[in-house]
Amino acid sequence: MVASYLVCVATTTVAEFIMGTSRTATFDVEKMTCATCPITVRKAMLRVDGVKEVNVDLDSKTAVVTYDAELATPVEIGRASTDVGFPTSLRDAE
Ligand SMILES: [Cu+2]
Repeated sequence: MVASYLVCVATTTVAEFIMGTSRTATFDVEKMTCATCPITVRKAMLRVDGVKEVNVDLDSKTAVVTYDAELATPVEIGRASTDVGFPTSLRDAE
């Protein structure tokens, strides 16, 4: 049961999850004022090698990022957003 499930969804992300290098970091994002700001932040963060998933919330002004800790660091991810005009501070990383 478990084995066949793994075969079906054997993506890189799953492999990284099993190997324990997948991490989630939450950032506070400044200066987001309209609906397109989160899109800009998301695109910038996704350009960082190793970033898998980015969810930016305009209301709470946060970005939750899933990334491969072997390829990316929270500092790099936060800087990518800062570089396009939306300064970030790391709230927490697990
Ligand atoms: Cu905007």
